[in-house]
Formats: sequence, structure tokens, C-alpha cells
Amino acid sequence: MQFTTAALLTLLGAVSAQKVHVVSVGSTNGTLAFSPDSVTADVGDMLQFQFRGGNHSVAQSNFDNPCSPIADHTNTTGIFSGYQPVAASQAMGMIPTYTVMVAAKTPLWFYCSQAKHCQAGMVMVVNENTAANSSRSLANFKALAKVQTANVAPSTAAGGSASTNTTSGSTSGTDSSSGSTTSSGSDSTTSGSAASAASSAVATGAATTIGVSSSMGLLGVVAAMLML
Ligand SMILES: [Cu+2]
Repeated sequence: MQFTTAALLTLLGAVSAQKVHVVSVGSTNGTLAFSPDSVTADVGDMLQFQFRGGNHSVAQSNFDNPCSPIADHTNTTGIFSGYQPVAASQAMGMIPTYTVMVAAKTPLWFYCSQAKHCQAGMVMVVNENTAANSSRSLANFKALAKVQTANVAPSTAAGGSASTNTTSGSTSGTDSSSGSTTSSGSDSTTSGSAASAASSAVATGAATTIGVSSSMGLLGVVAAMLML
């Protein structure tokens, strides 16, 4: 028991600076939105997308080409969660999650590639920086998304792969923490793919620090299931 506690404290201490920002994707009553749709994250922080209803995805675009994979317009591969049908997981008492690590302070633009969800406003930004460029706001991104004729999904297997880490944490209070997640890393510039759904995690709620080790690239990726 004492050994277990000491080991846990060591683990938590090692990652205490890393925050996890939880973003809900969709909802049980069909909302076409990311919530929150604007996140400020530091380098090394994690974004955990929790799929709450429907069948959505998280894909990366650039500002100028909403609803279209960033790889179609730049040399960046971008992230893509694939489609995450929540009902299939609910039967097991779990929800899908998709976690990426932020490795740059520059703005990151995301959209849902399902149907016309992007046009409907299912988009978000990480590290919006209107101080650097006032026109590159989330509001303008939404307006631009609204008039796109197509909503294009990235091809599924984007990015490279790296080592697999398994980490674990514990639950306390209303904070969330992960049970065990399997992560697949990524290559250099903003890439990675969610390979497989992995095992359990516990609890819901606010962003917190959890024991996610990372020898990942610019945007490392973790695919996991979260218990309801
Ligand atoms: Cu969607």
C-alpha cells in the first residue's frame, strides 16, 4: 500500500505541469458543436475529445480552408479521429475519446467531417490569436465554414506511428483521470492517427492533470474509451 502510494505520487509529480483540456463532441440531444469551441492550451498540454452523442469526428484544417483536410493545402498531415459512433460504445457503458498533445502555440483549427456538420458550425480553435491577426477569429472561421460547398474527410490513416505507451492514473473527486490508455505517437509535424480504441478510463468532467507520458511528436494521439 505504501509502495503504491509512493509510486503514484512520483507519477503525478512527473506530469503535474501538463494539463488536459476536455472538449465534448456533440451531445446526447444532437448538438452539432464542440464544447468549448475555443481552448487555450500550452505546449505539452493534451486535448481530450469526448464523444457524447451521434457520430462525429475531429479533423484538422487550416484557417483558410475550413471543412477540408489541412493536408490538402499544406505540408502538414493533420489529425483525424475517424468517425466515432457513440451508440456502439454506450452499449458497453463507455464513450469514445480521442486525445492529442499540443506541441505548438500557433492556432489549430478543427472541424467535424460528418455530413454538413462543419458548415453548421461544428468547428473549433485552439489558441486563437486575434492579436497577431484580427481577421483570424473563430467567428470568421465559422462564417467561412458556412459557405463551403463540400465537407471533406481526411483519408483515415494519416501520419506515422511511434512507440506505444501505456499509462495509468487514479480517480479522485470530480476530476477526471484515466485508467489505462494506449497511445500511438506521431511523426514530426502535426500528425498521427487514432489507431484503435483501447481500454477503460474512469470518470468525467473537468480538465485535470493525469498521468499521460509522452514521447510524442507535435501532436501525439491517444485513442481510448471512457467509461460513462
Ligand atoms: Cu459532427
